[in-house]
Parts: sequence; structure tokens; C-alpha cells
Amino acid sequence: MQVYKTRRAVLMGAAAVATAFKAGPSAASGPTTHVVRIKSFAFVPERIDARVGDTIQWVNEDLAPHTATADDFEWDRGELTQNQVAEVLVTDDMQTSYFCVFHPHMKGEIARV
Ligand SMILES: [Cu+2]
Repeated sequence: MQVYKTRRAVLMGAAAVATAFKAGPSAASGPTTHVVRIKSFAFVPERIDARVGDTIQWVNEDLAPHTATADDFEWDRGELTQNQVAEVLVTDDMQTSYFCVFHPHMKGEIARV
């Protein structure tokens, strides 16, 4: 009888659970928080599918400061230094395209589903 799982088997199991959760009926599970990592001068993932009432949370993993700022400046979480976190509540009339004011080539999208 095998008692110990390999680390790889454990990780694969965790991935399977995460996938199953993601594919579940999220409408019935209430608001969720979507984490966007800011990494290597990019928003990861670049596009987030979110519902009204969800929260978008940015975590800056870069040494460089970044911002998460609506294209029309309707909302702006200001400068995020390394490991700082900022959040925005998804509303039905919000500007959904955003960028980093320090590095305008960094773009992100909050796609409402
Ligand atoms: Cu930036």
C-alpha cells in the first residue's frame, strides 16, 4: 500500500481541484476576488472575466512601482510599490480598460460576464 504521494502527484491533485472550482457555477457562489499579478511589467492575466460585485485585486511583484488606473482615470489606485496590494470593486458602469501610468504599454481589461 502506497502511503506517501509524490510531490508532483500532490501538485497535480491541487491543480485538478483548482480547475474544477473554476469551472463550477460561480454565479451561485457569490462575489469572488480575482487576483492580478503585476509581474515583469505586465498585468497577469491581462484580461479578467468578472461579475458586478466581484473584487479585482492587484499585487505588485515587481521591484518597480506600478499603478492600476482606468483608461479615462475614472478610478486609480495610485502607486503600488513592491508587494503592495490594491483592490477595485467591479460595478456595472465602471471603466473596464486600465493601464499603468508609469508604463502605458502595460494594459489590462476587466471583462464583465
Ligand atoms: Cu508600471
